[in-house]
Amino acid sequence: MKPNILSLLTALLLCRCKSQAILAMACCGFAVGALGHSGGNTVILDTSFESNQTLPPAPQHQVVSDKARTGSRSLFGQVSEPKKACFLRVPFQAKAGMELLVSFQACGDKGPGATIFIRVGEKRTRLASVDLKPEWQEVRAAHTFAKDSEGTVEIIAPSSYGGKPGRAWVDDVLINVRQPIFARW
Ligand SMILES: [Ca+2]
Repeated sequence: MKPNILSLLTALLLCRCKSQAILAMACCGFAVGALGHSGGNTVILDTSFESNQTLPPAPQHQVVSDKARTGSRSLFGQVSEPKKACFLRVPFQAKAGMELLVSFQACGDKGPGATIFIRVGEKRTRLASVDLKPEWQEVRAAHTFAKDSEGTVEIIAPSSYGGKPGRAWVDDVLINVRQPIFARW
C-alpha cells in the first residue's frame, strides 16, 4: 500500500511541477510576445536579396548569385578608383526616443571598407566602419534619436575612401526602428 501512496504523491508532485512549468513557460511566451508588439518595432528593410524578397532600389549595386551568406543571392558592388563608393540608400522615419538598428553581412577583397551612415537633413553621421575581408562578417550599428527624425540609412560597400579599390558582397540586411530595450521594461 505504501509504495502506491508514495507513487501517487510523486506523480501528483511531478504533475504539479510540470503544470507550473508549463504555466510559467506560457506566461514567459506571452510576455515576450507582448513586448515584441508593444515595443513599437517597425521593420524598414529585411532582405537577403532572394527572388521572393524585397529588393530596395540599388542603382550602384547588382544582385548576383556567385556568392551568398544565406540563400543563393547577394548584393555586389565594385570600385576601381580611390575615393569611390557604392551606396545603398534606404529612407527611414523615427520618433523621438526611438532606436534605429542597422545590420548586414559583408565580405570582399582586402583593401576597401564597408560603412554605415545616417543622413538627417544636412547632417551625416557615421555609425560603423569595417575593413572588408574574404570571410563574411557582420556590420552592425544603432542610433537613438533625440527628436522626431526622417532621413536615409546609407549602407556603403565597397568604399575606397581611406582604403583601396576592390569588390564587396552584401547580404542579410536588416533595418528596423524600435523603442530602446530599457524603455520597454
Ligand atoms: Ca542572400
